[in-house]
Amino acid sequence: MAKKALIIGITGQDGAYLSRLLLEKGYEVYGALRKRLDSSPHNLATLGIADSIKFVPVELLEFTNILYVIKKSMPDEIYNLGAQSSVALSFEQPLFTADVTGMGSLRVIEAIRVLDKPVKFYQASTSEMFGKVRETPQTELTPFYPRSPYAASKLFGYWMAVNFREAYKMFICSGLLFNHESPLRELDFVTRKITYSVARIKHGLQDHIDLGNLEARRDWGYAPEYAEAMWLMMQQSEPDDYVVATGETHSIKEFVETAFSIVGIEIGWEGRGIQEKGIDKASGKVVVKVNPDFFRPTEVDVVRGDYSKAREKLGWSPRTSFRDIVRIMVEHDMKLLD
Ligand code: NAP
Ligand code: G4F
Repeated sequence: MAKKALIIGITGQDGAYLSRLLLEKGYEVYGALRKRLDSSPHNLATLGIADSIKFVPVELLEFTNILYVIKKSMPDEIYNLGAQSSVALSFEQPLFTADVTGMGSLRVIEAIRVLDKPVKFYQASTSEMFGKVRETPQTELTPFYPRSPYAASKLFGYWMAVNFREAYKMFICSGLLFNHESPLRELDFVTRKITYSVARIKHGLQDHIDLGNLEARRDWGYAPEYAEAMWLMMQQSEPDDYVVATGETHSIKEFVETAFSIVGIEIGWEGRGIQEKGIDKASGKVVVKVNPDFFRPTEVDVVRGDYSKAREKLGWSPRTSFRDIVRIMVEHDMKLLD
């Protein structure tokens, strides 16, 4: 009989790639929607899989709703990808973020516990929990230091997952995933904001991009590969936590330079701090400006993950290079505008 999986957060970037992977593996996929059940989530439509998913209504703020949906669908595996996932927005909406992203995870774990069925659970944890990093590279044993309401909420979900695994012997895995990107990334995350803006600038629809901190560094991987790591964790005989990363770190500036280079524009930098500007070397036009509105009250300056455990125990390694990720995203956005 086909395995059943319930994906909470199916409309997001990772939900779409994980759904596609599980459908390819023969799973019956239940997708949690919090909007109208007859809407057509665009990421799933983009991948051409919306018709293969059984949609169920799930709101992470509502415990009885979660309990009822799990009881009715009785999945073998639940992937909790649902979250208010924007770090920037979490500074504006800390209580809402804590409720959805922190308490929401606990509501799902508690629903599984009270149902007392052997359901496997995946919790979407994040490199943001390392925040002001205590050591480099970060591993599963690196102490946490969250730097945003989002990260603190995720840390609550993480420790609940660990505690319920130890207290009730539940099968719970946390994926400590570093940033992962794709053409399905929402436009308010920096990578897609850059690739979409570069495509618009190239098409003459926009003059420049306004960005915040250009010096921050991230360990960026390719989202479809990170969905594979989630699934692999859930197929092990014992539940555990795994760092999923590339082991490389690049600055926002490098991302900008790479994205422009893909459409044939070479960038030079002038000025410092908020006066810094990215110039199109050929035309002399300013194409990148710093806008302090995008600075955060506390920042994660640099992260870099060590994925040795995932490589050794799951046989997982990243395959797509930094430049190829940027190229895939820029080419997608150029096509979108064509
Ligand atoms: P995303 O695109 O922002 O997707 C978030 C999903 O959560 C959406 O489907 C959204 O549904 C759903 N959601 C939001 N609030 C909800 C609520 N109250 N009840 C039910 N569902 C709700 O995020 P992603 O990039 O795919 O990431 C997936 C998960 O991994 C998130 O938990 C994120 O925090 C975590 N993570 C992401 C990364 C990364 O680099 N992408 C790295 C580490 C961890 P709507 O469409 O209805 O809003
Ligand atoms: O793209 P970001 O908003 O991603 P961030 O904050 O790293 O969070 C993402 O990855 C996490 C994994 O580590 C996930 F847990 C989380 O859910 C989310 O998916 O910002 C990346 C960096 C930051 O340092 C930010 O200050 O880019 C810097 N940045 C500079 N200018 C900007 C901008 N970020 C955004 N969103 N917009 C800007 O204009």
